[in-house]
Amino acid sequence: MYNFESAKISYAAMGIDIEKALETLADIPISLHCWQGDDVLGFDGSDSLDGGIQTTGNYPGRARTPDELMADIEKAMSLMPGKKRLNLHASYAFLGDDKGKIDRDAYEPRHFAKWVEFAKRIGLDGIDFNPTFFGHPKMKNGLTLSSPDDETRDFWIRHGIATRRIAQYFADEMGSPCLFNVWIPDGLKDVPADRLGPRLLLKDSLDKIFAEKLPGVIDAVESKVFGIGVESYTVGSNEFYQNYAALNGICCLLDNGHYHPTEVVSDKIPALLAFHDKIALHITRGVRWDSDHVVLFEDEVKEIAKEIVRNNAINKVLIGLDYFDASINRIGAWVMGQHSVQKALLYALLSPDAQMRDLQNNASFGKLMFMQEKIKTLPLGAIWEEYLARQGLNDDWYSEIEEYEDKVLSFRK
Ligand code: RNT
Ligand code: ZN
Repeated sequence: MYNFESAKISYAAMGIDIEKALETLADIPISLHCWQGDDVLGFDGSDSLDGGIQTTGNYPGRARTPDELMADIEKAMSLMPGKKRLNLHASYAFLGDDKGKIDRDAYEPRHFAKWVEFAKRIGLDGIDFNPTFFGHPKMKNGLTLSSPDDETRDFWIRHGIATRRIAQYFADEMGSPCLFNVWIPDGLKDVPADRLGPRLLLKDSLDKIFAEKLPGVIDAVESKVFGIGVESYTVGSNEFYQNYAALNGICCLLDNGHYHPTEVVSDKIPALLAFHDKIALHITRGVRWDSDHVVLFEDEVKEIAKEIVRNNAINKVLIGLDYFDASINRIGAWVMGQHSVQKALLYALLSPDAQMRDLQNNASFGKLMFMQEKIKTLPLGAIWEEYLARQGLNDDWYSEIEEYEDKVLSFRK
């Protein structure tokens, strides 16, 4: 039970327009990553994860087939408020009779037609796409686009080019631009003898992948600080990609699990907004060595949401989720993370930003601190429940997860 009317009074007393916040929130697209449902394995042959990323746990009910994954995504999305997009990886191609005959460098739009059909059927806002540079035998010594081996590098360049065309296909079909995000696992476990060489090769590979003009595609590059087994050197580091993106007029994708522990993406967003028209996010939760725990309604996520909202950057920041937990019900994990981001955005939308900016500009820092603390205990829960109720949802969604587990997941042995 919640009391929306009394909550409204508390917010109105601070000059906050709840109706406007609810309306705005319902219109902010969040791109849901398909890979939470099957522990990032995909459909094109990989049976274990590599590239420095890992899922831990073996909770029963993993989606084993495309049909199962789609059913799970549909279930998860049915419990999520707001506008939704689907974020796919190339490894989720429907190869059909081409299985075993063609490789990742020859994937075509038709291998993704079923995804388009699915996205249209459940009324999604759009599809985003990622070439898959891991979980494949053509990675050589852990390297792809920065490999010194020409054949290896060329294969992955062709994969990038082919998948970018598929991104254009998604944009055309869905009538919405497709974010095409390049993340590669390339790096070294131990001290390199050459740090520049691989980066120059990566730069050249990216130039080739991004060369074709594709108007529906928003190109992005995602940096990382380290991965498991590649602790000493990451070719696609933050400085490398930020410069690449700036000089080539493309987008940086910031994954908040990919930085040193005291570095925060919330501070990087306004830094990049000073120069970029678009920024993409992978919202996740880093815990010690793992960059991919389920997103919760915690401080850094709130801070990220504030930077998007108060800088009028809702149309500039493309929000996606990226985490994978195999130790709990996977559908519950999806819903939890999406709700957490929506809650954080709501929290940010219900903040007297103009007033607080004035306090900062007038150096009224004591009062600013007072206001910031006051906001934390306003009755957000009541507004959140109202938001869910207006979309035919409620905050007791876990019973639906349990039911789905009973009726569907428990039969997957
Ligand atoms: C890995 C990156 C990357 C992947 C997905 C599966 O550290 O975050 O975004 O998680 O592409
Ligand atoms: Zn990521």
